[in-house]
Amino acid sequence: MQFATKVLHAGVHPDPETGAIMTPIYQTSTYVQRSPGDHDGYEYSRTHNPTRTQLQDNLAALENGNWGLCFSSGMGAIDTIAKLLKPGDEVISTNDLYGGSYRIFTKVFENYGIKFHFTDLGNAENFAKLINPNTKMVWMETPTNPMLTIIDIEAITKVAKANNILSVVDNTFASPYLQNPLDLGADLVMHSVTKYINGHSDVVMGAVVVRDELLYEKLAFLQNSCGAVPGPQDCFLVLRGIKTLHLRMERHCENGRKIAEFLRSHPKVDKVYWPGFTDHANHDIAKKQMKDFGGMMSFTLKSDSIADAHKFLSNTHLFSLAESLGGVESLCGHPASMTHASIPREERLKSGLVDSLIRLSVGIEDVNDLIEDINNAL
Ligand code: P1T
Repeated sequence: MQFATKVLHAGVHPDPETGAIMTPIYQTSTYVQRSPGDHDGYEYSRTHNPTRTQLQDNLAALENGNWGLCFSSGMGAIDTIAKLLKPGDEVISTNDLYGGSYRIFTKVFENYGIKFHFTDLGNAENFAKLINPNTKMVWMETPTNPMLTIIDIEAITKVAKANNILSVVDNTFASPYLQNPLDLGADLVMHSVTKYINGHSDVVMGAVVVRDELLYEKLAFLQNSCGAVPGPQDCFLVLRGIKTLHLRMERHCENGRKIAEFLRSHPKVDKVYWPGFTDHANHDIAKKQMKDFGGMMSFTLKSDSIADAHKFLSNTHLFSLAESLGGVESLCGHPASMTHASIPREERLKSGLVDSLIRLSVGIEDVNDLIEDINNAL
């Protein structure tokens, strides 16, 4: 089944009672049993809920996996993945990643005896250099948030497999439309569903998809034991949003390209970080592992002034200054003080995340209006 068909049909089926074509919102905490243990697979909604099941099955299909699991946020998904580790285990992570991921690793899991090494995984050779017998997981984000660095998933997972290291890809920036990390050798793919997958800025949710049954069982055990599950209303909204994922992504990519090119041609703009440029450091890898280059980008101004960056961010009208990304409406943000404020400045600077960096999440509006908005603000 092709992607455009899967978003509509994979894992979802008409309601057997009524024929309702839309997945019903099973707003229930519990399920009546005929006699103890005699039921249709549903006992309690932390463990299973039919609306969530259909969403999980749909997401598994979109990522070419066998099992999907949904969580109450992207951070809930990351928290659950990290709980696969034990004290003494070590993780090698990209040093350019969502600030919340860095925060949970360094401020939460380091307290439980897990060690994190941060390096530029945009250069795959940096990975092998840090491997030791305690290395149990490699954490990739590609494209990265917010520098749009591209990590060669195939190169990293090959080395990870040879060393018995679990490989995880946070696929939030790409969405399953642009990239399927499991096909490139990753063991786990995770998403902040809050972003492109839901796409309408009205739900916070996370997801993990895997192929391996044992890994699924471990994650399902943690999902049920720790309890960070989404409610059925949110699952319904995401199922609704997913039906147009391919169409939205096409427009995000089309608008993204035009805006990246416009920014690059503007006399006040200095660097533009977008993997679609042929001179982007890992453009060839992006071309190989992604279908297109997406609508996320970051840029700096020639003045390199934080005040000028703030002025830009306060003067756009169609681009709203807000955390988050991947929704139908365009957003702009200031990573240093917003989404990445929890990463120490000296760490941020190592990946090029300067204080004046501006991040754009290009929406699906008319691109000429968006360009005019940026031009006026500049
Ligand atoms: O916000 P939540 O659904 O919990 O997802 C966390 C998360 C995980 N991974 C990546 C790559 C992310 O970008 C995020 C959340 N990011 C933002 C809120 C942001 O504006 O960058």
